[in-house]
Amino acid sequence: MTDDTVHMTLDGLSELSRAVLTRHGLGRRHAEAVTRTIVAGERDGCASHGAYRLIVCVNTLKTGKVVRNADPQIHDAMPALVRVDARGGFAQLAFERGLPVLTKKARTRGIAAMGINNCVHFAALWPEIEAITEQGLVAFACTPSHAWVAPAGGMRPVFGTNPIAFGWPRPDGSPFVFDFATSAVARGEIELHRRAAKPIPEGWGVDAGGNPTTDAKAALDGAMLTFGGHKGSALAAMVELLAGPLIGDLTSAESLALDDGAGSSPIGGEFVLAIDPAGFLGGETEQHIARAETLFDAITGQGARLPSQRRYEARARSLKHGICLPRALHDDLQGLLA
Ligand code: NDP
Ligand code: PYC
Repeated sequence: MTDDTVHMTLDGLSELSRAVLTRHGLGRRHAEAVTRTIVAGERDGCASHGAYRLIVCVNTLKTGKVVRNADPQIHDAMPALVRVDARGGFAQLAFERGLPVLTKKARTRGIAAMGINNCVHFAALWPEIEAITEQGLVAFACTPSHAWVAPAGGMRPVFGTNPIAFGWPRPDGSPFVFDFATSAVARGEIELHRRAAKPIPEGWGVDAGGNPTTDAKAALDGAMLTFGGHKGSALAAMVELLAGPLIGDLTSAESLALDDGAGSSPIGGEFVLAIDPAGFLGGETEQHIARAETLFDAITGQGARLPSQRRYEARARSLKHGICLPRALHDDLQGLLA
């Protein structure tokens, strides 16, 4: 801890999160589910989707765009599909309700997909991916957001920051998981730079006139850029399609239009896939999963790291020592209790 930070236990942060969310009218079951995600983010060193998200959630609650006591409904759509209508609530509870149906279908059918509709999404996807890989299944998830990101070759926002996340279960360790925005960086990261009055690297965004900028606010007011040029742009479009029209839900442009300047978190759908390796591999599952370990060894064996390795190390530290919040954030969160 330094003068600029405040030490907290994970239990202390959970308590603070529940208190802030219920103080601002979020129903108890949602407050619990949202708290689990936010505390996991801070625990794993994901500052843009950790405790800072409490401020974002409270702003969303204040806009009235999220249903505070929504009761998600499961629709058992087809043998290998499940739909969950979040009924305007935060996505976490809808995911938790749909998860057992999804994984059961994946086991009996080999593969299953879940469409979560009509949810408000502010979160990282890896907690959901881990909930699927924990059950020995391969996982994929994506969700659009608000139209903040210009397509490669354009200057006007069309796409959301549209994260894609993938998980692969490993026999003796933490799963292989990656989870990133298809924009150069999550919008939350630029918001944190704005809060800390720090410049952003070139390549994250352009100002309202389409000029490259290192000013966080100018990029937030202008357009964010995709990662990897046309490649990130195509992946962002894929996310719009899979978690938008395919499941009958909003694109990022439609989400932003529905927000109508209120400043809520994105509203719309999420697409989740679960695959049982035993479906393809039967009795040979173990031997082929072992071949995946050879691949991971070839990566780490040359000094490269696996995605999520930093996160797992942060998790181990936080479980032992707790976390340190920037003092300004801690004070802002205490202010939300007032
Ligand atoms: P990053 O660009 O930081 O990339 C994150 C992923 O890349 C992590 O899996 C990370 O692992 C891995 N990674 C980073 N550096 C390396 C490296 N050197 N070698 C190997 N792997 C590496 O994240 P983003 O800013 O793009 O996204 C952050 C979060 O924001 C995500 O969790 C995403 O879900 C969330 N988000 C949510 C949105 C929503 O609408 N709900 C919208 C946009 C983003 P590690 O964590 O171990 O560093
Ligand atoms: O950081 O881009 C982001 C984001 C959007 C919705 C939730 N997080």
